[in-house]
Amino acid sequence: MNRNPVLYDYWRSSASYRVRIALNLLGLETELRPVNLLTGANQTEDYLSMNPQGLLPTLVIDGKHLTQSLAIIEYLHATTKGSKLLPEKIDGQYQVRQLAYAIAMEIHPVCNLSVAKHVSELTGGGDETKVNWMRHFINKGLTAFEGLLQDTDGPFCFGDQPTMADCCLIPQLYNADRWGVDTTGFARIETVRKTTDGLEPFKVAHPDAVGAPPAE
Ligand SMILES: N[C@@H](CCC(=O)N[C@@H](CS)C(=O)NCC(=O)O)C(=O)O
Repeated sequence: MNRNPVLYDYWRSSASYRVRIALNLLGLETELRPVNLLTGANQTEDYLSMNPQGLLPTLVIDGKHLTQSLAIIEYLHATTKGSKLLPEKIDGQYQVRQLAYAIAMEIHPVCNLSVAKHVSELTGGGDETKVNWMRHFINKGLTAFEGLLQDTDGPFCFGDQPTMADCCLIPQLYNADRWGVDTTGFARIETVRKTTDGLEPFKVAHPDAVGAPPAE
């Protein structure tokens, strides 16, 4: 069956980056259609008709429009033969979901650029406030994540296969680097970074490999 996946994404959107990694890990060749967040292309009538939240990404696959990156990854896992994005056993599934949620539901929402921008506007603190805000919450979240990784083994977040947890961690690390957060003290996190650095599904999904949309 040709599933015809089309991903509406943005090169630096970490939620989009998660789904790009997952699609690559599953070997699902996907057309990327950039939606430029800087020009508000996510707020057009056309885009909102697919994704009423006006957020990226949206995946069109199997004739459906899917939104919310973790729900998309779970859908891909459940519908793709041989997927290892979640472990087989419920205890492993629990741990992978716990790790993925720690990033997607705790770090990501407070570090959304629109949130940091609003805080800097409210406080009149400018760019310095924005940078401090990002650094504070990313560092706090990754410190907790490193603590959670003490309960798992392996070169990846969970065992010796990449899972949904790695799909979340690697984009979060890209953001940490972008905002100047020092992650060198997080030994397990750095092991996962090194393990995934050399892997094609992660390399091809990287924002630099995708590139900025032409209008920027
Ligand atoms: N929980 C959502 C988060 C999506 C999200 O916040 N996407 C950001 C880019 S990473 C976005 O589209 N922001 C646009 C905006 O805030 O207007 C998911 O996991 O898909």
